[in-house]
Amino acid sequence: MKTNITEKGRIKMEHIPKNHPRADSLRTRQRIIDGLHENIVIEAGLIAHGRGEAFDYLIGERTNDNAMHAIEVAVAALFSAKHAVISVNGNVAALCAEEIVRLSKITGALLEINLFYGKPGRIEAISKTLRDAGADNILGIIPFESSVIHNLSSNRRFVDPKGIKIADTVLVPLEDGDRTEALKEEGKRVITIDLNPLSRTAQQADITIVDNIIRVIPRMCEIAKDYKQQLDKNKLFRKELQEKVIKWDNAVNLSNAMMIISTYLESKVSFNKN
Ligand code: PTJ
Repeated sequence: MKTNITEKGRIKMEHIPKNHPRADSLRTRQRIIDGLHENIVIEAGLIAHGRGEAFDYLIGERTNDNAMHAIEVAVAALFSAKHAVISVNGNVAALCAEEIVRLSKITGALLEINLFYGKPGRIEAISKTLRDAGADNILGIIPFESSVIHNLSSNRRFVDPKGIKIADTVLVPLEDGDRTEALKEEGKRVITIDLNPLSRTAQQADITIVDNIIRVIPRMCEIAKDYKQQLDKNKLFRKELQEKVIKWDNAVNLSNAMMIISTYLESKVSFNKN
C-alpha cells in the first residue's frame, strides 16, 4: 500500500482527497492534529473536537437563525463593553487564529491566552501562531501567579492583570466548564461558543452561541465590521447595541437550540409514527 504518512508519522493536508464527501471536515480535523504536533493543541483537545463534531451533526452542520441571533448579540456585547477580552485556548488557536485576531482588531477586544493544560512551550507556540496571524498585543504570556480568578482551582485561574482580571466582558470559546461560574461571580459578562447546548459552560454563560467556531468567528467579524461602520456614523447606535444585550434571554436561546436539534432529528426519522 502506498503510504500517505510522512516520515514524522503525519498525514499532509494535500493527502485529503478534494472530492471526499467530508473533505472540509477532514481538513478541519487535520488542523487540530497539526496543532497537536506543533504543541498548540493538547491531547484532550482532540477529544473536545470529536465531541464538537458530533453535536455539529445534530444541528445539520449549518448556522441556524437562532445561532445567528446569538452571534449578533455577542458582537453587540463586545462593543458595549468597557474592557472586553477574548480568551484563546489551544483549539481556538489551531482552528481560527486569523479570524480571532481580525475580530479582536475590529472590536478592540484584547486577546489573552488562557490554558487548562499548562504544558511547557504551549503558550509560546500559541502566541507565535497568533503573531503570525497578525496579532501585535497578546496577553497571558507571562504567568501571573498573583493575579487569579477566585473560586477556581484549575490552571485557568491565572489571568493577566491587564486582561481577564479587569475585564467586564469575556468571550470564552470551547470552554471546559469550570470557569464561567467563577468569572460571573467576579461580575463579568460571559459569552461562549459551544456546540453542546447542555454543557456546563453553555448553560451558565450570559450569551451562548450554539454553533461551530469555524463558522461563528468569520460571521462575528462581518457583523462587527457592519456595527463599527454604523457606530462611526452615529454614536447613538451604541444605545441600540446595549438594548440588544439587555433584551437577550439565554434560557430561551438554549431552549431554541435544543428544539432545533430535536426537530432536525425528527426530520431524519423515517418510521411511521401512527
Ligand atoms: O487548550 P486548553 O489547555 O485550554 O484546553 C482546551 C480544551 C478544549 C481541551 C478544554 O477546554 C476542554 O477539555 O474542553 P471540553 O471540556 O472538551 O469542552 C469543549 C466544548 O467545546 C465541548 O462542549 C465541545 O462540544 C465544544 N466544541 C468542540 N469543538 C467545537 C466546540 N464548540 C464549537 N465549535 C467547535 N469547533
